[in-house]
Amino acid sequence: MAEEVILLDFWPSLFGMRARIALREKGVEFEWREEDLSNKSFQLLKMNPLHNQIPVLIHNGKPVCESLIMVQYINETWGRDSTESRLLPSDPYERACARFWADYVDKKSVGRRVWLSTGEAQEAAKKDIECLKVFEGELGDKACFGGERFGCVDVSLIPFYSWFYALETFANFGMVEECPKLVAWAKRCMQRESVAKSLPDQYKLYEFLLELKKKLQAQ
Ligand code: GS8
Repeated sequence: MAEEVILLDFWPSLFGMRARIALREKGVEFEWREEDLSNKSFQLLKMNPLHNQIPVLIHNGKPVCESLIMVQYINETWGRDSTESRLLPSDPYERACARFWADYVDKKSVGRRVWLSTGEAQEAAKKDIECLKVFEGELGDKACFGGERFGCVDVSLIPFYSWFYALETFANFGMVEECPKLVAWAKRCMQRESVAKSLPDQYKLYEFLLELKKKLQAQ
């Protein structure tokens, strides 16, 4: 039986990008359904009744919610026998470390306060960006977060690259000066088709955030 894979998504979503990248890493064909978050579809409300949020992966009619759980599900469901496309290490300790860092990316939600705030609040929020230096330290001289191979931590953090220009502009933060290794890593990741196809243009995203900020401030 042919598989049905649908992704309920919204183009600027960092969380949606994770799912897109993981599916493309595994070579899974999927139908991409763009949601209007101000007028959510019946399907979204039904498939994610607790949070009503995108992304939702619908695999043969069954929903999987929460982007990090989705990445793990995708990893366990497709290409299990291929070492090449494995997104989590086989060693339990290394796997625990990868999960820790992916979770840390989530908990930090870098940048959100920066683009939404202004003045003093924005100055305070800039400390959020400082945590990028923690990632810079963890990456060190490795090619990817897990070592040589692109994996779950890379999938969790790389969507954030599409926000780099916006953060640099909103917060006057020089990514290359402050986090050169992270920028070099991001450029390496962008050479992967799965990533390049899944991340929106940085300038388009900046325009989107600018408009959204205006709307939110007018409320
Ligand atoms: C977060 C999803 C989320 O915030 C995950 O999948 O990892 N922890 C979840 N989705 C947002 C869009 S992206 O900013 C969303 O759907 N917002 C609409 C709403 O909350 O009404």
